[in-house]
Amino acid sequence: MTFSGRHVSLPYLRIIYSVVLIILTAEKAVSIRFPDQISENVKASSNQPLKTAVFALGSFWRSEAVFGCLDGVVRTTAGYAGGSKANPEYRSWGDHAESVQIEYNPRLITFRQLLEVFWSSHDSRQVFGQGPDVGNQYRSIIFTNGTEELRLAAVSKDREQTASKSSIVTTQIQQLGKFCPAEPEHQKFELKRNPFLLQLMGNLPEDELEKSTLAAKLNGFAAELCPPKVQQQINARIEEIIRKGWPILREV
Ligand code: MHO
Repeated sequence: MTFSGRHVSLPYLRIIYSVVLIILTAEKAVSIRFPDQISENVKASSNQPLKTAVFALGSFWRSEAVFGCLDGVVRTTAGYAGGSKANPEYRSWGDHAESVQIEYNPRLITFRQLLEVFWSSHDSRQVFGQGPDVGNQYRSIIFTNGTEELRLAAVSKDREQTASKSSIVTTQIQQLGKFCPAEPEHQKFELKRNPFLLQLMGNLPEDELEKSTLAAKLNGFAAELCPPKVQQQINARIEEIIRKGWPILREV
């Protein structure tokens, strides 16, 4: 066989073919898998160690979306906390409250700022529920880890109580105990209601979706709970991708 006027032997051609095949397969693998998790982990470890905060402020679908969009929030998880039941489940939560666990980079966002978002994202004066949701699992709780967080939580609660005059702020402040992650169908719930967004980020497998910073952000976006400017930015980015038909959404 000749190739560009030269004679190329069959075994040699086979080798070339295999090499091309390997390269194409690798290319394909890269274009299908979306390793946003890898870069996030590298980012997290090369910066400051992450901190964890847990809050209860009503339905955990919404709570996860409230915090997911904030800069500095690396990961969010919906779950159960504040009670003693060993293996809480959605229909059997025992004495737990629906909660969100937030992993954040303390250089980019502080516990104090998370507290502000906590107070402004629900009505801490509601008794035995939040909004349309009635029940003890929707109670308001700040979970604290250490004396400084306890102090910040108490100061912020005093401020809220002073501001709300006649009604009682029902928020409890509790030492953080065990946080039990909720079932997969409750993670990134708002995002999962939007198959188009899931597709746009490459239909990540469940375990990657749960850990993904991008998914946490888009979960907030899907619930329209990001700050207006961020909602607009994400919208513009999505429209650009739709126009071009490419690439996949890896970060916003
Ligand atoms: N209002 C919600 C509450 C869900 S929650 C995660 C509902 O549709 O039932 O408890």
